[in-house]
Amino acid sequence: MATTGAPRVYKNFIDGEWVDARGGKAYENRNPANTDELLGMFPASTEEDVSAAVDAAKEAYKKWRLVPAPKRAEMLFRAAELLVRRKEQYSKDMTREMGKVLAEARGDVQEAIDMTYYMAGEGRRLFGQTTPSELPNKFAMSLRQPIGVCGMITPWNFPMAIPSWKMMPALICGNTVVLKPGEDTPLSSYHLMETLTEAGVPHGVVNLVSGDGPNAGAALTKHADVPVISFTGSCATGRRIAEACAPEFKHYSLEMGGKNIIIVMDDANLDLAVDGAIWGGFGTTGQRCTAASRVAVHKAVYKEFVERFVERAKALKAGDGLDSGTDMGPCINERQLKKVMEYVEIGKNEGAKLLTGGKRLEGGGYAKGWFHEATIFGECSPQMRIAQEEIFGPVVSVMAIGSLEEALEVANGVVYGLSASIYTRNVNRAFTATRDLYTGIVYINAPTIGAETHLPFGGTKQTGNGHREAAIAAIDFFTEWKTVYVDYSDRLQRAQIDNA
Ligand code: UN1
Repeated sequence: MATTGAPRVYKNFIDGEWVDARGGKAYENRNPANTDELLGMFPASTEEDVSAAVDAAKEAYKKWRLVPAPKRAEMLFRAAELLVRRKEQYSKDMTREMGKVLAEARGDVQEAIDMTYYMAGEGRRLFGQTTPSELPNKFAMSLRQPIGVCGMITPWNFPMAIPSWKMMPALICGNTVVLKPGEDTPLSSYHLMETLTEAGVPHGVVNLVSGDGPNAGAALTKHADVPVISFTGSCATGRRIAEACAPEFKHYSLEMGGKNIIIVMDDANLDLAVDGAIWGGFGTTGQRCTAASRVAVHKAVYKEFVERFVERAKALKAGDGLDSGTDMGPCINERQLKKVMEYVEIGKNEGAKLLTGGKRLEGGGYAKGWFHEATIFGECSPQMRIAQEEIFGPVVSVMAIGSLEEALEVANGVVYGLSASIYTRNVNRAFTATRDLYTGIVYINAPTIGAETHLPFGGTKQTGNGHREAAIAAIDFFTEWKTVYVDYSDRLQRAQIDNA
Protein backbone atom coordinates (compact mmCIF):
# COMPACT_ATOMS: atom_id res chain seq x y z
CA MET A 1 0.00 0.00 0.00
CA ALA A 2 1.29 3.43 -0.86
CA THR A 3 2.28 5.61 2.07
CA THR A 4 0.07 8.67 2.13
CA GLY A 5 0.59 12.13 3.58
CA ALA A 6 3.81 14.06 3.83
CA PRO A 7 6.82 11.85 4.45
CA ARG A 8 8.64 12.17 7.73
CA VAL A 9 11.71 14.32 7.35
CA TYR A 10 14.81 13.16 9.24
CA LYS A 11 17.79 15.37 9.88
CA ASN A 12 21.51 15.29 10.43
CA PHE A 13 22.74 15.37 14.00
CA ILE A 14 25.43 17.99 14.48
CA ASP A 15 26.59 19.44 17.77
CA GLY A 16 23.54 18.06 19.56
CA GLU A 17 21.06 19.63 17.13
CA TRP A 18 18.92 18.01 14.48
CA VAL A 19 19.57 20.00 11.30
CA ASP A 20 18.79 19.82 7.59
CA ALA A 21 21.53 19.49 5.02
CA ARG A 22 22.83 22.99 4.38
CA GLY A 23 22.17 22.63 0.67
CA GLY A 24 18.55 21.81 1.51
CA LYS A 25 18.59 18.54 -0.44
CA ALA A 26 17.08 15.30 0.84
CA TYR A 27 16.72 11.78 -0.49
CA GLU A 28 14.15 9.02 -0.02
CA ASN A 29 14.60 5.96 2.16
CA ARG A 30 12.26 3.23 0.90
CA ASN A 31 11.49 -0.29 2.06
CA PRO A 32 13.29 -2.79 -0.22
CA ALA A 33 10.46 -5.31 0.31
CA ASN A 34 7.84 -2.76 -0.76
CA THR A 35 9.12 0.31 -2.50
CA ASP A 36 5.74 2.00 -2.09
CA GLU A 37 6.61 2.42 1.55
CA LEU A 38 8.60 5.57 2.12
CA LEU A 39 10.27 5.49 5.52
CA GLY A 40 11.25 9.11 5.31
CA MET A 41 13.42 11.75 3.73
CA PHE A 42 17.04 12.00 4.83
CA PRO A 43 19.56 14.81 4.30
CA ALA A 44 21.70 14.56 1.17
CA SER A 45 24.75 16.00 2.87
CA THR A 46 27.74 17.62 1.24
CA GLU A 47 31.13 18.93 2.26
CA GLU A 48 29.60 21.85 4.15
CA ASP A 49 27.60 19.56 6.42
CA VAL A 50 30.57 17.29 6.99
CA SER A 51 32.71 20.30 7.90
CA ALA A 52 30.16 21.51 10.41
CA ALA A 53 30.03 18.05 11.99
CA VAL A 54 33.82 17.80 12.12
CA ASP A 55 34.08 21.26 13.70
CA ALA A 56 31.59 20.20 16.38
CA ALA A 57 33.44 16.94 17.01
CA LYS A 58 36.77 18.74 17.19
CA GLU A 59 35.45 21.20 19.75
CA ALA A 60 33.75 18.50 21.81
CA TYR A 61 36.95 16.45 21.84
CA LYS A 62 38.65 19.05 24.02
CA LYS A 63 36.41 18.13 26.94
CA TRP A 64 35.43 14.55 26.12
CA ARG A 65 39.01 13.27 26.17
CA LEU A 66 39.27 14.54 29.77
CA VAL A 67 36.10 12.86 31.03
CA PRO A 68 37.28 9.87 33.09
CA ALA A 69 36.78 6.69 31.10
CA PRO A 70 34.60 5.10 33.84
CA LYS A 71 32.26 8.10 33.49
CA ARG A 72 32.15 7.72 29.73
CA ALA A 73 31.40 4.07 30.43
CA GLU A 74 28.37 4.97 32.52
CA MET A 75 26.91 6.74 29.52
CA LEU A 76 27.52 3.75 27.30
CA PHE A 77 26.00 1.49 29.91
CA ARG A 78 22.87 3.66 29.95
CA ALA A 79 22.80 3.63 26.15
CA ALA A 80 22.92 -0.17 26.19
CA GLU A 81 19.99 -0.24 28.63
CA LEU A 82 18.00 2.06 26.35
CA LEU A 83 18.78 -0.12 23.35
CA VAL A 84 17.49 -3.14 25.25
CA ARG A 85 14.24 -1.33 25.95
CA ARG A 86 13.88 -0.16 22.35
CA LYS A 87 15.07 -3.33 20.72
CA GLU A 88 11.72 -4.27 19.22
CA GLN A 89 10.97 -0.88 17.71
CA TYR A 90 14.48 -0.44 16.34
CA SER A 91 14.46 -3.96 14.93
CA LYS A 92 11.18 -3.39 13.10
CA ASP A 93 12.44 -0.11 11.68
CA MET A 94 15.58 -1.88 10.58
CA THR A 95 13.63 -4.59 8.77
CA ARG A 96 11.64 -1.88 7.04
CA GLU A 97 14.68 -0.01 5.84
CA MET A 98 17.04 -2.91 5.18
CA GLY A 99 14.79 -5.89 4.48
CA LYS A 100 16.41 -8.55 6.70
CA VAL A 101 13.93 -10.77 8.53
CA LEU A 102 12.87 -9.52 11.94
CA ALA A 103 14.74 -12.20 13.89
CA GLU A 104 17.93 -11.10 12.16
CA ALA A 105 17.21 -7.41 12.70
CA ARG A 106 16.83 -8.23 16.39
CA GLY A 107 20.21 -9.93 16.17
CA ASP A 108 21.69 -6.80 14.61
CA VAL A 109 20.36 -4.59 17.42
CA GLN A 110 21.53 -7.22 19.92
CA GLU A 111 25.02 -7.01 18.47
CA ALA A 112 24.93 -3.25 19.10
CA ILE A 113 23.76 -3.91 22.67
CA ASP A 114 26.53 -6.44 23.22
CA MET A 115 29.16 -4.08 21.90
CA THR A 116 27.88 -1.19 23.99
CA TYR A 117 27.88 -3.17 27.25
CA TYR A 118 31.24 -4.64 26.40
CA MET A 119 32.86 -1.27 25.74
CA ALA A 120 31.20 0.18 28.83
CA GLY A 121 33.08 -2.51 30.75
CA GLU A 122 36.32 -1.47 29.07
CA GLY A 123 35.94 1.96 30.68
CA ARG A 124 37.31 0.47 33.90
CA ARG A 125 40.16 -1.26 32.13
CA LEU A 126 41.77 0.40 29.11
CA PHE A 127 44.88 -1.21 30.51
CA GLY A 128 48.39 -0.17 29.67
CA GLN A 129 51.56 -1.77 31.01
CA THR A 130 53.95 -0.99 33.81
CA THR A 131 57.35 -2.51 33.59
CA PRO A 132 60.72 -2.18 35.36
CA SER A 133 63.10 0.31 33.89
CA GLU A 134 66.62 -0.85 33.08
CA LEU A 135 67.87 2.02 35.28
CA PRO A 136 67.52 2.45 39.04
CA ASN A 137 65.00 4.89 40.48
CA LYS A 138 63.15 5.11 37.24
CA PHE A 139 59.58 4.07 36.47
CA ALA A 140 58.20 3.01 33.08
CA MET A 141 54.64 2.62 31.85
CA SER A 142 52.52 2.82 28.75
CA LEU A 143 49.16 4.59 28.51
CA ARG A 144 46.50 4.62 25.87
CA GLN A 145 45.63 8.04 24.51
CA PRO A 146 42.69 8.96 22.30
CA ILE A 147 43.40 10.33 18.85
CA GLY A 148 40.70 12.88 18.06
CA VAL A 149 37.83 13.05 15.60
CA CYS A 150 37.10 9.64 14.10
CA GLY A 151 35.29 9.50 10.76
CA MET A 152 33.18 6.40 10.24
CA ILE A 153 31.72 5.18 6.99
CA THR A 154 29.44 2.21 7.40
CA PRO A 155 27.48 -0.11 5.10
CA TRP A 156 23.78 -0.91 4.86
CA ASN A 157 23.90 -4.62 5.68
CA PHE A 158 24.34 -4.27 9.46
CA PRO A 159 22.75 -0.88 10.01
CA MET A 160 23.14 -0.79 13.78
CA ALA A 161 25.76 -3.42 14.58
CA ILE A 162 28.55 -2.02 12.41
CA PRO A 163 28.18 1.64 13.47
CA SER A 164 28.31 0.38 17.08
CA TRP A 165 31.43 -1.69 16.46
CA LYS A 166 33.11 1.52 15.45
CA MET A 167 31.48 4.12 17.69
CA MET A 168 31.49 2.41 21.07
CA PRO A 169 35.21 1.62 21.19
CA ALA A 170 36.07 5.05 19.77
CA LEU A 171 33.95 6.76 22.42
CA ILE A 172 35.14 4.78 25.40
CA CYS A 173 38.71 5.67 24.48
CA GLY A 174 37.85 9.39 24.50
CA ASN A 175 37.52 10.13 20.79
CA THR A 176 34.65 11.97 19.16
CA VAL A 177 32.77 10.73 16.13
CA VAL A 178 31.33 11.78 12.79
CA LEU A 179 29.31 8.93 11.28
CA LYS A 180 28.31 8.67 7.62
CA PRO A 181 25.96 5.67 7.50
CA GLY A 182 25.06 3.54 4.47
CA GLU A 183 22.85 5.57 2.16
CA ASP A 184 20.14 2.89 2.22
CA THR A 185 19.94 2.59 6.00
CA PRO A 186 20.29 5.95 7.77
CA LEU A 187 17.33 5.41 10.11
CA SER A 188 19.13 2.89 12.32
CA SER A 189 22.00 5.35 12.79
CA TYR A 190 19.50 8.04 13.62
CA HIS A 191 18.22 5.75 16.38
CA LEU A 192 21.75 5.27 17.68
CA MET A 193 22.32 9.03 17.91
CA GLU A 194 19.02 9.48 19.70
CA THR A 195 19.95 6.75 22.18
CA LEU A 196 23.48 7.95 22.91
CA THR A 197 22.28 11.50 23.45
CA GLU A 198 19.55 10.41 25.83
CA ALA A 199 22.14 8.37 27.68
CA GLY A 200 24.02 11.59 28.40
CA VAL A 201 26.71 11.71 25.71
CA PRO A 202 27.43 15.46 25.41
CA HIS A 203 26.72 17.60 22.37
CA GLY A 204 29.23 17.28 19.58
CA VAL A 205 30.69 13.99 20.79
CA VAL A 206 28.66 11.99 18.26
CA ASN A 207 27.52 13.48 14.97
CA LEU A 208 25.56 11.99 12.10
CA VAL A 209 25.77 13.12 8.49
CA SER A 210 23.71 11.08 6.05
CA GLY A 211 24.25 11.05 2.32
CA ASP A 212 26.20 9.31 -0.40
CA GLY A 213 29.83 8.32 -0.68
CA PRO A 214 31.01 10.77 -3.35
CA ASN A 215 29.62 13.81 -1.54
CA ALA A 216 29.48 13.07 2.18
CA GLY A 217 31.86 10.11 2.58
CA ALA A 218 34.67 11.58 0.47
CA ALA A 219 34.48 14.93 2.30
CA LEU A 220 34.82 13.14 5.63
CA THR A 221 37.76 11.05 4.47
CA LYS A 222 39.79 13.96 3.23
CA HIS A 223 38.97 16.44 6.01
CA ALA A 224 42.19 17.71 7.60
CA ASP A 225 40.75 17.55 11.13
CA VAL A 226 39.81 13.87 10.90
CA PRO A 227 42.93 11.83 11.74
CA VAL A 228 41.14 8.46 11.84
CA ILE A 229 38.87 6.77 9.31
CA SER A 230 37.10 3.50 9.98
CA PHE A 231 35.39 2.02 6.94
CA THR A 232 33.37 -1.08 6.11
CA GLY A 233 32.29 -1.61 2.52
CA SER A 234 33.55 -2.47 -0.93
CA CYS A 235 37.17 -2.90 -2.01
CA ALA A 236 36.75 -0.20 -4.67
CA THR A 237 35.75 2.39 -2.06
CA GLY A 238 38.33 1.06 0.40
CA ARG A 239 41.06 1.67 -2.14
CA ARG A 240 39.91 5.26 -2.66
CA ILE A 241 39.90 5.78 1.11
CA ALA A 242 43.41 4.38 1.44
CA GLU A 243 44.61 6.77 -1.26
CA ALA A 244 42.85 9.73 0.33
CA CYS A 245 44.35 8.91 3.75
CA ALA A 246 47.90 8.34 2.53
CA PRO A 247 49.12 11.94 2.00
CA GLU A 248 48.41 12.92 5.63
CA PHE A 249 49.29 9.46 7.02
CA LYS A 250 45.86 9.18 8.60
CA HIS A 251 45.03 6.03 10.49
CA TYR A 252 42.52 4.00 8.54
CA SER A 253 40.91 0.68 9.08
CA LEU A 254 39.25 -1.08 6.15
CA GLU A 255 36.85 -4.00 6.38
CA MET A 256 35.96 -5.15 2.89
CA GLY A 257 34.92 -8.15 0.89
CA GLY A 258 34.79 -11.85 1.46
CA LYS A 259 34.40 -15.06 -0.54
CA ASN A 260 33.95 -17.29 2.44
CA ILE A 261 33.95 -21.04 2.20
CA ILE A 262 32.37 -23.95 4.01
CA ILE A 263 34.36 -27.15 3.62
CA VAL A 264 32.37 -30.33 4.11
CA MET A 265 34.54 -33.38 4.67
CA ASP A 266 33.43 -37.00 4.14
CA ASP A 267 33.26 -37.56 7.91
CA ALA A 268 31.05 -34.50 8.54
CA ASN A 269 27.68 -34.59 10.21
CA LEU A 270 25.81 -33.85 6.98
CA ASP A 271 22.63 -32.61 8.64
CA LEU A 272 24.66 -30.07 10.54
CA ALA A 273 26.62 -29.08 7.43
CA VAL A 274 23.41 -28.54 5.45
CA ASP A 275 21.97 -26.41 8.26
CA GLY A 276 25.20 -24.39 8.26
CA ALA A 277 25.30 -23.95 4.49
CA ILE A 278 21.67 -22.75 4.42
CA TRP A 279 22.18 -20.28 7.26
CA GLY A 280 25.61 -19.15 6.08
CA GLY A 281 24.62 -18.85 2.42
CA PHE A 282 21.12 -17.45 2.61
CA GLY A 283 20.93 -15.74 6.00
CA THR A 284 20.60 -11.98 5.45
CA THR A 285 19.90 -12.93 1.80
CA GLY A 286 23.63 -13.59 1.44
CA GLN A 287 24.31 -9.93 2.11
CA ARG A 288 26.97 -10.38 4.75
CA CYS A 289 30.65 -9.94 4.20
CA THR A 290 30.91 -13.22 6.11
CA ALA A 291 28.33 -15.05 3.93
CA ALA A 292 29.20 -18.61 2.92
CA SER A 293 29.11 -18.06 -0.83
CA ARG A 294 31.25 -21.13 -1.57
CA VAL A 295 30.83 -24.69 -0.39
CA ALA A 296 33.53 -27.28 -1.09
CA VAL A 297 32.24 -30.81 -0.53
CA HIS A 298 34.21 -34.02 -0.42
CA LYS A 299 33.32 -36.08 -3.48
CA ALA A 300 32.33 -39.07 -1.34
CA VAL A 301 29.39 -37.10 0.09
CA TYR A 302 28.92 -34.53 -2.67
CA LYS A 303 25.78 -36.04 -4.18
CA GLU A 304 24.03 -36.54 -0.88
CA PHE A 305 24.97 -33.12 0.46
CA VAL A 306 23.88 -31.32 -2.70
CA GLU A 307 20.52 -33.11 -2.80
CA ARG A 308 19.73 -32.08 0.75
CA PHE A 309 21.12 -28.57 0.37
CA VAL A 310 19.05 -27.93 -2.77
CA GLU A 311 15.90 -29.34 -1.19
CA ARG A 312 16.28 -27.03 1.80
CA ALA A 313 17.04 -23.99 -0.36
CA LYS A 314 13.90 -24.66 -2.43
CA ALA A 315 11.83 -24.58 0.74
CA LEU A 316 13.09 -21.13 1.80
CA LYS A 317 10.33 -18.59 1.64
CA ALA A 318 11.33 -15.16 0.43
CA GLY A 319 9.19 -12.23 1.48
CA ASP A 320 8.70 -9.24 3.70
CA GLY A 321 10.94 -9.64 6.73
CA LEU A 322 8.16 -8.51 9.04
CA ASP A 323 5.97 -11.51 8.07
CA SER A 324 6.58 -14.34 10.47
CA GLY A 325 6.66 -16.97 7.70
CA THR A 326 9.52 -15.30 5.83
CA ASP A 327 12.92 -16.98 5.75
CA MET A 328 14.70 -14.56 3.46
CA GLY A 329 14.18 -10.87 2.75
CA PRO A 330 14.85 -8.92 -0.45
CA CYS A 331 18.09 -7.55 -1.84
CA ILE A 332 18.77 -4.07 -0.54
CA ASN A 333 18.07 -2.20 -3.79
CA GLU A 334 17.66 -2.52 -7.51
CA ARG A 335 21.38 -2.18 -8.18
CA GLN A 336 22.18 -5.07 -5.88
CA LEU A 337 19.43 -7.24 -7.37
CA LYS A 338 20.76 -6.54 -10.87
CA LYS A 339 24.24 -7.50 -9.73
CA VAL A 340 22.89 -10.82 -8.46
CA MET A 341 21.08 -11.41 -11.75
CA GLU A 342 24.22 -10.61 -13.71
CA TYR A 343 26.21 -13.13 -11.69
CA VAL A 344 23.57 -15.79 -12.33
CA GLU A 345 24.10 -15.21 -16.06
CA ILE A 346 27.87 -15.29 -15.60
CA GLY A 347 27.57 -18.60 -13.74
CA LYS A 348 25.45 -20.15 -16.46
CA ASN A 349 27.78 -18.92 -19.19
CA GLU A 350 30.88 -20.26 -17.52
CA GLY A 351 29.33 -23.72 -17.35
CA ALA A 352 28.26 -24.06 -13.72
CA LYS A 353 25.13 -26.16 -13.20
CA LEU A 354 22.15 -24.17 -11.92
CA LEU A 355 20.62 -26.49 -9.33
CA THR A 356 17.90 -24.24 -7.97
CA GLY A 357 16.78 -20.63 -8.12
CA GLY A 358 18.34 -18.31 -10.65
CA LYS A 359 15.47 -15.90 -11.09
CA ARG A 360 14.15 -12.66 -9.78
CA LEU A 361 10.87 -13.13 -7.90
CA GLU A 362 8.12 -11.08 -9.47
CA GLY A 363 4.38 -10.52 -9.21
CA GLY A 364 2.09 -10.90 -6.23
CA GLY A 365 3.77 -10.02 -2.93
CA TYR A 366 7.07 -9.63 -4.77
CA ALA A 367 5.97 -6.99 -7.26
CA LYS A 368 7.16 -4.01 -5.26
CA GLY A 369 10.41 -5.40 -3.88
CA TRP A 370 13.90 -6.50 -4.90
CA PHE A 371 13.46 -10.22 -4.35
CA HIS A 372 15.58 -13.01 -5.77
CA GLU A 373 15.34 -16.77 -5.38
CA ALA A 374 17.80 -18.66 -3.24
CA THR A 375 20.22 -19.88 -5.91
CA ILE A 376 22.69 -22.75 -5.92
CA PHE A 377 25.21 -23.54 -8.62
CA GLY A 378 26.76 -27.01 -8.59
CA GLU A 379 29.79 -28.47 -10.34
CA CYS A 380 31.63 -25.19 -10.10
CA SER A 381 35.34 -25.02 -10.66
CA PRO A 382 37.32 -22.91 -8.20
CA GLN A 383 38.44 -20.49 -10.91
CA MET A 384 34.97 -19.57 -12.11
CA ARG A 385 34.02 -15.96 -11.46
CA ILE A 386 31.05 -17.07 -9.34
CA ALA A 387 33.53 -18.96 -7.15
CA GLN A 388 36.01 -16.10 -6.99
CA GLU A 389 34.10 -12.81 -6.81
CA GLU A 390 31.94 -11.45 -4.04
CA ILE A 391 28.30 -11.40 -5.16
CA PHE A 392 26.65 -10.21 -1.94
CA GLY A 393 23.37 -11.94 -2.63
CA PRO A 394 21.61 -15.30 -2.31
CA VAL A 395 23.92 -17.26 -4.61
CA VAL A 396 26.07 -20.18 -3.47
CA SER A 397 28.67 -21.97 -5.60
CA VAL A 398 29.29 -25.62 -4.75
CA MET A 399 32.45 -27.46 -5.70
CA ALA A 400 33.65 -31.05 -5.27
CA ILE A 401 37.02 -31.66 -3.62
CA GLY A 402 38.95 -34.90 -3.16
CA SER A 403 41.02 -34.22 -0.04
CA LEU A 404 41.60 -31.76 2.78
CA GLU A 405 44.71 -30.46 1.02
CA GLU A 406 42.72 -29.70 -2.09
CA ALA A 407 39.98 -28.04 -0.04
CA LEU A 408 42.49 -25.79 1.69
CA GLU A 409 44.04 -24.81 -1.58
CA VAL A 410 40.62 -23.92 -2.99
CA ALA A 411 39.72 -22.08 0.21
CA ASN A 412 42.84 -19.93 0.10
CA GLY A 413 42.70 -19.44 -3.65
CA VAL A 414 40.75 -16.19 -3.63
CA VAL A 415 41.79 -12.58 -3.10
CA TYR A 416 39.82 -12.33 0.15
CA GLY A 417 40.41 -13.84 3.58
CA LEU A 418 37.59 -13.07 5.98
CA SER A 419 35.92 -16.24 7.25
CA ALA A 420 36.14 -19.97 6.56
CA SER A 421 34.56 -23.06 8.03
CA ILE A 422 35.10 -26.80 8.06
CA TYR A 423 32.68 -29.56 8.95
CA THR A 424 34.53 -32.61 10.14
CA ARG A 425 34.51 -34.93 13.14
CA ASN A 426 38.21 -35.57 12.83
CA VAL A 427 40.24 -33.50 15.27
CA ASN A 428 43.40 -33.70 13.17
CA ARG A 429 41.61 -32.27 10.15
CA ALA A 430 39.99 -29.57 12.26
CA PHE A 431 43.32 -28.39 13.65
CA THR A 432 45.11 -28.65 10.32
CA ALA A 433 42.41 -26.47 8.75
CA THR A 434 42.59 -24.01 11.65
CA ARG A 435 46.30 -23.64 11.04
CA ASP A 436 46.26 -23.51 7.25
CA LEU A 437 43.15 -21.51 6.36
CA TYR A 438 44.57 -18.05 5.77
CA THR A 439 41.57 -16.07 6.98
CA GLY A 440 40.81 -13.79 9.91
CA ILE A 441 38.08 -16.07 11.24
CA VAL A 442 37.76 -19.87 11.24
CA TYR A 443 34.77 -21.90 12.35
CA ILE A 444 34.77 -25.62 13.13
CA ASN A 445 31.41 -27.31 12.63
CA ALA A 446 29.60 -23.98 12.34
CA PRO A 447 28.93 -21.72 9.35
CA THR A 448 31.03 -18.70 8.36
CA ILE A 449 28.73 -16.12 9.94
CA GLY A 450 28.03 -15.25 13.55
CA ALA A 451 31.05 -13.44 14.94
CA GLU A 452 30.82 -12.29 18.57
CA THR A 453 31.68 -8.79 19.71
CA HIS A 454 34.44 -9.61 22.20
CA LEU A 455 36.62 -11.39 19.66
CA PRO A 456 38.61 -9.75 16.87
CA PHE A 457 36.72 -9.37 13.59
CA GLY A 458 38.33 -8.91 10.21
CA GLY A 459 40.27 -10.62 7.51
CA THR A 460 43.48 -11.15 5.60
CA LYS A 461 44.52 -10.19 2.07
CA GLN A 462 42.09 -7.88 0.28
CA THR A 463 39.49 -8.18 3.02
CA GLY A 464 41.28 -5.57 5.08
CA ASN A 465 44.43 -3.64 5.78
CA GLY A 466 45.64 -5.52 8.83
CA HIS A 467 43.38 -4.06 11.48
CA ARG A 468 40.63 -5.85 13.36
CA GLU A 469 37.33 -4.59 14.67
CA ALA A 470 35.61 -5.50 17.94
CA ALA A 471 37.42 -6.96 20.96
CA ILE A 472 40.55 -5.27 22.30
CA ALA A 473 41.66 -4.93 18.70
CA ALA A 474 39.19 -2.06 18.38
CA ILE A 475 40.66 -0.34 21.43
CA ASP A 476 44.07 -0.71 19.79
CA PHE A 477 42.83 1.00 16.65
CA PHE A 478 41.12 3.90 18.40
CA THR A 479 44.04 4.75 20.71
CA GLU A 480 47.70 5.45 20.38
CA TRP A 481 50.28 4.31 22.86
CA LYS A 482 52.09 6.85 24.97
CA THR A 483 55.14 5.51 26.75
CA VAL A 484 56.06 7.36 29.92
CA TYR A 485 59.39 7.26 31.76
CA VAL A 486 59.57 8.82 35.21
CA ASP A 487 63.05 9.32 36.52
CA TYR A 488 63.14 9.94 40.28
CA SER A 489 66.89 9.52 40.77
CA ASP A 490 67.58 13.28 40.61
CA ARG A 491 70.50 12.78 38.28
CA LEU A 492 70.99 12.35 34.56
CA GLN A 493 70.76 8.66 33.73
CA ARG A 494 71.66 7.68 30.20
CA ALA A 495 69.76 4.68 28.86
CA GLN A 496 71.91 2.05 27.16
CA ILE A 497 75.02 3.93 28.30
CA ASP A 498 74.97 4.06 32.10
CA ASN A 499 74.32 0.35 32.23
CA ALA A 500 77.38 -0.88 34.02
C1 UN1 B 1 29.25 -8.02 7.94
O1 UN1 B 1 28.66 -8.73 7.16
O2 UN1 B 1 29.83 -6.98 7.50
O3 UN1 B 1 29.70 -12.48 11.82
C2 UN1 B 1 29.31 -8.22 9.40
C3 UN1 B 1 28.68 -12.06 11.32
C4 UN1 B 1 28.04 -10.82 11.89
C5 UN1 B 1 28.67 -9.59 11.35
C6 UN1 B 1 28.75 -9.51 9.86
N1 UN1 B 1 28.17 -10.86 13.33
O4 UN1 B 1 28.15 -12.59 10.35
